[in-house]
Amino acid sequence: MIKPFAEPIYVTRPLLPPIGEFCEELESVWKSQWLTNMLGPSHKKLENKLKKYLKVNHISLFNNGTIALLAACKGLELTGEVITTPFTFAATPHVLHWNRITPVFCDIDPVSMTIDPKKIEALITKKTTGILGVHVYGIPCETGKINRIAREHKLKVIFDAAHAFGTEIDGTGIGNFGDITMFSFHATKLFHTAEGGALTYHNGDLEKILYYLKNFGIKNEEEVETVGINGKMNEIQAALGLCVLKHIDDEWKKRKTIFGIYKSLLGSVPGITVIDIDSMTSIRNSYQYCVIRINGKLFGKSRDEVHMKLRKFNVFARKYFHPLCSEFACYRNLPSADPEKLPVATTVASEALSLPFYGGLSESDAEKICAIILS
Ligand code: T4K
Repeated sequence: MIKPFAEPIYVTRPLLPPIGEFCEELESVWKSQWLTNMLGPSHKKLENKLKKYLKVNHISLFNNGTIALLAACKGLELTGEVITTPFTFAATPHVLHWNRITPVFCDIDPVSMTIDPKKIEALITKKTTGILGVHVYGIPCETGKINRIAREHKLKVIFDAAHAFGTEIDGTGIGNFGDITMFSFHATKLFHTAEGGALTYHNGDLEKILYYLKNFGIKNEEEVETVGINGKMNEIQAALGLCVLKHIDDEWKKRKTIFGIYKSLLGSVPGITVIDIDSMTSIRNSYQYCVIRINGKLFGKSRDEVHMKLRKFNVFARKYFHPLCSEFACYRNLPSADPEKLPVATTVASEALSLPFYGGLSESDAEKICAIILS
């Protein structure tokens, strides 16, 4: 008889460095007396360290990933319609809507679960100005094909890499593809600043544009250049990020071990597919999520039944990303939201389950979670 966990087991827990290390970082913030407005030492230091870690030439830090994505759309002057995936977090289509852009939902690839490049061109109209792909669970979109379509149709490309911190393709940092890439540094992410985010890009002209966009458009004390917003990362966030970054490789290794346990205990069970990014050649895994797909007919229990069963044992796995964004009340009336046009995404959303996955999860707890799923 398996007993429920005494304490709840969540889908994730934030990487928390020793509090003493954070206090040390805060001391330099206190000394500088700069708490925000990108003028303090921690902001600059974090920017430089992240540039190296992510292997990118340009980075702009933000107070969260959503505002960063909002600014990316504005910075690239996207209007009209943007083609995106319905299999993502609400923030992805929401930033389009906040920019008065209509999200056009495109079905996803059955294996990578990212936007299907084969289905993009049929959705392009005179109003289309961009493609917003999501490297969902840290699985890279087909960047080459997407960029080719964009070039042919003169569209801009944004990649939402909220789940892909540290992901690389053939040794190239994931932030180097498309016109702009967004990272989220939310507490639930591998690397975090409690709340936070960043944009990476290769066109140096964007530096000034994004700076204005995240700082009210202020040029100097007398002039406001553009309609900006407050998207600045503050010094406390940056100080936390500096501490977290020191522990990121250790967290990554622990997650790799936990992934190995899930893979070995669930990987060959009929009806369960463990999403294994490591098996995709040339990709460095971010280990942001550990996701399984459950084929109810083959496994004997549906994803929803497994989800509910885990809850009875005090385990809070999550159905990322069900329902699809195209099913939300605010989008379901769009022509592209018709479920008949999104058959793959509809199936995947009914099968995917994100299992508890973080460095602090013990190996025996991961084994017990597998035993519950299989019982
Ligand atoms: N694009 C994509 C593809 C995204 O996935 C996201 C965010 C964004 C854009 C937007 O980026 P940000 O603006 O957030 O930077 C969570 C996160 O809040 C959200 O950031 C993330 N995606 C999404 C996939 O997951 P919820 O609603 O699942 O969060 P919540 O509060 O239920 O947290 C999940 C579990 O994590 C909790 O059950 C326990 C644990 N937890 C959470 C927090 C906040 C902790 O242990 N400590 C904590 O402080 O959305």
